[in-house]
Amino acid sequence: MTLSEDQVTQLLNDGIVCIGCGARFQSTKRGVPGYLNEHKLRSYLSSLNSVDDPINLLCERCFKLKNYNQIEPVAFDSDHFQKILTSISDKKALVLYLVDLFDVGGSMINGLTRFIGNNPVVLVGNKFDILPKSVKKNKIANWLTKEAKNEGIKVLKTVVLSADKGDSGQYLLEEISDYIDEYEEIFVVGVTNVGKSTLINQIIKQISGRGSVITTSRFPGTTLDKIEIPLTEKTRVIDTPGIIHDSQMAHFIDSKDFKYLLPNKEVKAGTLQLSKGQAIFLAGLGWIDFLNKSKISVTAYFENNIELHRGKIENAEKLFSSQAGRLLKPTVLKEYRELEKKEIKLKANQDFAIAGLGWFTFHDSAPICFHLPKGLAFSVRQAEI
Ligand SMILES: Nc1nc2c(ncn2[C@@H]2O[C@H](COP(=O)(O)OP(=O)(O)OP(=O)(O)O)[C@@H](O)[C@H]2O)c(=O)[nH]1
Ligand SMILES: [Mg+2]
Repeated sequence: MTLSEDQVTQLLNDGIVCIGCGARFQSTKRGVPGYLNEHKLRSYLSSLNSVDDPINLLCERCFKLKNYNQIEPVAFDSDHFQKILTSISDKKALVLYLVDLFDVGGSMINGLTRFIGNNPVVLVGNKFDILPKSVKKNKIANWLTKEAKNEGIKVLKTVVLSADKGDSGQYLLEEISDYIDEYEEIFVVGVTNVGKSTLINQIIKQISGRGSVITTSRFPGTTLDKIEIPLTEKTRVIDTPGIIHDSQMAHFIDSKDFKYLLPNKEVKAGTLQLSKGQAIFLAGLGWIDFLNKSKISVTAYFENNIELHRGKIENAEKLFSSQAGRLLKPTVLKEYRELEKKEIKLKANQDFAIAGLGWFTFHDSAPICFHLPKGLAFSVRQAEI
């Protein structure tokens, strides 16, 4: 049995959503979330056996992202995103708060409790696979718990994992098994690109065997609305749109260069000995003058294809203005190429971290002057590794 024309119309009026991004389907406007040509939408729905069948259909944007890795820009409704998140504060829910271990400073949410109220938080440090293999999970978990505490967030527990590895769904469910039955809703929250949907896909795979149900991508802002996944008879896991942090590096470069910001394997940390008067270029994304008077050593953690070019402080400005986008690639979008400079002092065993790009660990104290796009966030913290 297939559905009648009237049943299809009824489903459309009730509102059905794209399984990939959570947006409500519509056929009136491309460039608005949930677009799918009316003919395709109706013919899919009419092929269902019952109005209660699950709807495994993708909007045009998700289809292109999944099959061609191509992004179609849509109008984001930040107010809508904020409403979804603030609604958590009125509920009794468990919150899985994901942060990116490769960008902890850039992926922590300012004033998280504004969104989630007093609900309990399990902190999930994702993308552990990017950190050097020698790093211990326990050590990172303790460090991350402290960082969260510095931000005023008390956590029930901290879990460290790699969402895109096959066993992460099972691992997470085991880690939170004591809490699952207490809650009807488990919300997964975090800024864009921390891997929320990747993790939920692994949970779906664990419970149903189905792979890659929700759309994931390296473009920030992939999930556009809530996506509810039944976990047990009583409990649902809910994916949410990421909070957009426009102070992360992704907002200053062309989308074709996002691969430089999202390592897909272990970063090869490099230790540099720097004598007086040296500058280090972070490809064409900015540079740092090291103002030390005697030799110092720093370790750099960046995506393996970001070239760290060594130069002299006195030539740096000229080199950047003549070579950004040529010898120094990738670079920042033209409108951000007027870099802002700022002097700070680092102590030994501190990191200088650039939001969404990577960090330097200082083994000796040193003053630096960095030249980075205006509005890009940075942080100084106790060394992560
Ligand atoms: N190396 C690595 N990459 C990961 C991991 N988890 C997710 N990613 C990558 O991170 C990017 C973002 O993943 P998503 O799951 O779409 O992130 P999201 O938090 O749902 O993003 P929004 O929907 O935009 O809020 C994708 O390119 C993923 O492949 C991980 O454990 N390790
Ligand atoms: Mg997502």
